[in-house]
Amino acid sequence: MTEPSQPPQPLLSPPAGPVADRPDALSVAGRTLSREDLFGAAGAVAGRIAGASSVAVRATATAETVAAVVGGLLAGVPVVPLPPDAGPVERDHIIEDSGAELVLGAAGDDGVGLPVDLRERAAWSGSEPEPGATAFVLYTSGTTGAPKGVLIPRGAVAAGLDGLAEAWQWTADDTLVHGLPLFHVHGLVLGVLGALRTGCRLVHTGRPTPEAYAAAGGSLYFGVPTVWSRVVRDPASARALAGARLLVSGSAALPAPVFRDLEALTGQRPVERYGMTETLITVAARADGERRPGCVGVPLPGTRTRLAAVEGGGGIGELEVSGPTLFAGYLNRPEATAAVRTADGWFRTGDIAAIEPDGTHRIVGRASTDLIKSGGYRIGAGEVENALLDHPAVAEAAVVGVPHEDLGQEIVAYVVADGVGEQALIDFVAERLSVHKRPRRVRFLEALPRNAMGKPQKKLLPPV
Ligand code: MLC
Ligand code: AMP
Repeated sequence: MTEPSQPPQPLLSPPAGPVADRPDALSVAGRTLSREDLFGAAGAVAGRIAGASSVAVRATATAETVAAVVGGLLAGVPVVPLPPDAGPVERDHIIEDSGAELVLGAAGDDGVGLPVDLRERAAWSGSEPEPGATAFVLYTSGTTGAPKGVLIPRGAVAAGLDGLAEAWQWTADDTLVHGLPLFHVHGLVLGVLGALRTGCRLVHTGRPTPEAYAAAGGSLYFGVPTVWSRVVRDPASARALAGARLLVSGSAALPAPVFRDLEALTGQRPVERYGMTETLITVAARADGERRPGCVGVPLPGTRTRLAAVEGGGGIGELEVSGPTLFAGYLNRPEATAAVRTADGWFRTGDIAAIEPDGTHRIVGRASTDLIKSGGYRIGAGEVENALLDHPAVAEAAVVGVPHEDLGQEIVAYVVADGVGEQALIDFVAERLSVHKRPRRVRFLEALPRNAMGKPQKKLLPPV
């Protein structure tokens, strides 16, 4: 006889059961709510959107965004976060491609958006969806074309957060502080749902500035490397973090000098972790483990990793992962999904890594130079090139990431164009896509270097 199966654990409840409510459970950009307030407002959202096939959320860094996202998750409606500064090209693509029926959040310049009222209260009594149901459709850049929708199952979110809670001894006693955007894995999945699932307090600082981090008095801090490099350039703010339990860096490589400066100023070594939109966080330094510059730690519970041979290998290879945190595929793109899966079902990350004898992972580069990481944002060269080519004065465009002290990489565009200046092209991209996808510099060329087949040769571009 088979045991009756247990109903799934609610995604947003700590595994240990209900947590004590606090008047200041959640604070976003200065707006403070109790857990009961948040779930009351989210329950009202859930009641309004129940039955929709998916819902877009204009993901400003506000408590309204958190209530909208939680409302979607309560109702079992897949949530599609929209970067709040997305220009019409990016925004229309995300809404059309995802098929989102509604847009939650104050209307943007397109006039579309259902405001979320934090004063509303409703209890939600719907049942918990199955772990295979989609929690999020997160739009992320590939090397070419428009961003793809990454289908993230609820069970992947739960497994990923529980793995991190175990690795970091993350509990309801923590206060998590960060100021990251609420439309990506780092700020939204870890930084908001992680707090709700562990039951810890969350202080979202609106922007991730050193001063705001210093003033927040947290035990657990999240930042992308650019945030940490700005923190160490503000020693007074850095010293204010000395009493924290864990300073966590991720989304891009933390430069070794920033690691060392953080240790010198705060007395503690940062914890690095590695992940992707498609896999959530898969590898992390543990709270009780070793923390070394350039190392991102060991696989999280349930995750397995291996290296696939690359040309000139020598101990490094393309990192492949499998485990409970993987995405379910790219929305409506079976070929793209098949291309990143191996025959035995592992995910090809596109990152080049080394695994030390003790199991510690180091990320040493990316297989493709057409995926740029700037300020911790993933940006596809092709998407920016297409935006530039939409400008009537631009005949050719090649976009690259150039090493940059603050941003890790800086987006530089090489164009063949007539009658348009650098700033006009930067603004043109910023207005059509998200602001962080704009080139920071534009170089004008007579022609792009091409090979005999006519394909642009980015390696032959002149230095900026
Ligand atoms: C500047 N601005 C312009 C503009 N130039 N606006 C329009 N047109 C132009 N031409 C304005 C913007 O409106 C905005 O204003 C401000 O400038 C933004 O400046 P910026 O220079 O772009 O910001 P910057 O200081 O460079 O940002 C650094 C940063 C940011 C660290 C704060 O890069 C950031 O938040 N990164 C986090 C990325 C992240 O979360 N990635 C996680 C991916 S998940 P205003 O008024 O708004 O200031 C992932 C998985 C994993 O990777 O492993 O975690
Ligand atoms: P995204 O899809 O925006 O989540 O970006 C994922 C990419 O960020 C990965 O493929 C890596 O290239 C990079 N990344 C994330 N975390 C780290 C890290 N700790 N060190 C180096 N690169 C990282």
